[in-house]
Amino acid sequence: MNILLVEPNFPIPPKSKNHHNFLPIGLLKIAAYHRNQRDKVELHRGNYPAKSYPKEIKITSLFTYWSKYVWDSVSFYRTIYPKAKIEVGGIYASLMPEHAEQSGCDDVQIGLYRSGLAEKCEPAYDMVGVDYQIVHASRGCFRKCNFCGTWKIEPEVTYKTSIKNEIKKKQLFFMTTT
Ligand code: B12
Repeated sequence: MNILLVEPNFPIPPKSKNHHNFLPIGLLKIAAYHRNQRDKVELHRGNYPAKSYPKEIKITSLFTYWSKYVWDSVSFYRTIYPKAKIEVGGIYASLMPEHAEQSGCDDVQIGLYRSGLAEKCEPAYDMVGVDYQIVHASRGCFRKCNFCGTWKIEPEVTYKTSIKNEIKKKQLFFMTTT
């Protein structure tokens, strides 16, 4: 099956220290999961036509105030691939699923991909060619601060006892609850 993974055209500031070279890490895990299923996977950072007609298009999302870029991707790919199934997932989709449903996509997925199965795959770093890696050492937060999205996105609090076997590169980036 041909699967197209899309990171919308987010307005990542080109000179921002924090945002330089950020990765769509969720999509890299989903890519690895589908490669293991022998699917053909293509990753797009921004909106442009695929090499071959995709059966499924999976669009990631980040900050809720960047929802417009997710909607733009849905409408771009809906127009050029009307027969493809378009799914939206990731952070905005998990925090505001009803809003995301109105983007014109076919499905909104909340939380981790395939009940966490993609988490077990080593992210497909070859699709982006970087010399560092990102590790989620924990998920969720035991606090329930109403201004924070983390406990809503990741309702289950989980910690890894060790990440030793996951370390493959010299530079590591940890994602915490912020
Ligand atoms: C890392 C991070 C950052 C990084 C940048 C993130 C990036 N990728 O570029 C930095 C440090 C720069 C940052 C900055 C900020 N951040 Co921040 N950040 C995070 C954090 C810790 C992780 C976000 C992330 O990238 N996750 C990677 C995800 C997408 O990958 P994954 O989980 O492995 O993906 C799985 C699922 O999501 C799903 N999935 C993903 N995509 C798809 C697609 C489909 C189709 C499907 C089916 C499934 C699916 O499957 C994947 C595999 O299982 C979250 C908190 C959290 N715990 O999530 C806050 C969070 C996103 N940040 C938040 C905030 C508020 C900010 C700031 C505004 C803070 C500030 N005051 O400055 C700034 C904004 C910067 C800006 N320019 O606008 C809020 C956002 C709330 C909101 N309303 O959107 C969060 C939720 C934290 C919180 N306390 O509430 N942040």
